[in-house]
Amino acid sequence: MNWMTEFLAKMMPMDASAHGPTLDRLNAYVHVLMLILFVFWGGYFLYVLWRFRAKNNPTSSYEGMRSHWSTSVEAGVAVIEVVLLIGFSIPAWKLWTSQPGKETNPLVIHMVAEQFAWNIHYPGPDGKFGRRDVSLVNATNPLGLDPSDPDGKDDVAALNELHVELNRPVIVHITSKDVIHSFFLPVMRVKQDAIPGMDVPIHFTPVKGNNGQQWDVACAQLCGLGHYRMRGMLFVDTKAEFDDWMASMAPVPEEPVPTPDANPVPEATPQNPPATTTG
Ligand SMILES: [Cu+2]
Repeated sequence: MNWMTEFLAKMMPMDASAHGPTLDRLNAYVHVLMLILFVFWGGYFLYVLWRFRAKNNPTSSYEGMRSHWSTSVEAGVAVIEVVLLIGFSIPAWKLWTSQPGKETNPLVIHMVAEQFAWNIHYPGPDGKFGRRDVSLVNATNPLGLDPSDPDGKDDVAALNELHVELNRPVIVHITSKDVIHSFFLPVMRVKQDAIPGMDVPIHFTPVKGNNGQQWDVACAQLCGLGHYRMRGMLFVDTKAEFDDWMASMAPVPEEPVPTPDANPVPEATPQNPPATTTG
């Protein structure tokens, strides 16, 4: 089956993910199966054209076929379908839906698609995502981050620039703000629809770095007039590069660091209750 894998590889983008070879092999199996079916059914079609040609069969047969072998063939096809479903599809689905465990220290990212850009939300050094609220979305806050949430103070928001670490599993939670988009990383063999109101986690592990190549974050769903320019860049960094980039993106603290107050507010005591407003 290697010849088919190699043949298809000439037409595919390179693979830089841990799970890619398995997927490419499955793709090759499907192509070989289709080739066998194509040759068999094409040959059968030509045989039937010749066997039942009008010259040798001037009158129609009104009896048709009387044997029952086709019933056995159909039963055989059904059995093969069941084997494919239970033996291949369900285990493959299980593999795809089980996320990398905590012990693998996965990088967790939220990806929010919009017309026509990718907003990427990193949790920052505390590892906790700040709250997002759609009512807070504006031109300067495309993710709708809640400034009052302490978990969000160190969060990093990137636009069209997806940085991940080499050999570190990545979990991307994918959603959309407007229409259905499709998050597509050709070199990582990843494609998942971004659906408004849904959070769909996908995962992959990059095992190769860019090495000077430009890798796309593409939208694989025709999502509007600007679909063609909905393009991000994928960077697979070393740990040091990733940390440097994260530091360069760290948000500037909004409030100045509090200094010892020259005029401290008196502490509330039973003799000195805190000021209250009366209405
Ligand atoms: Cu799109």
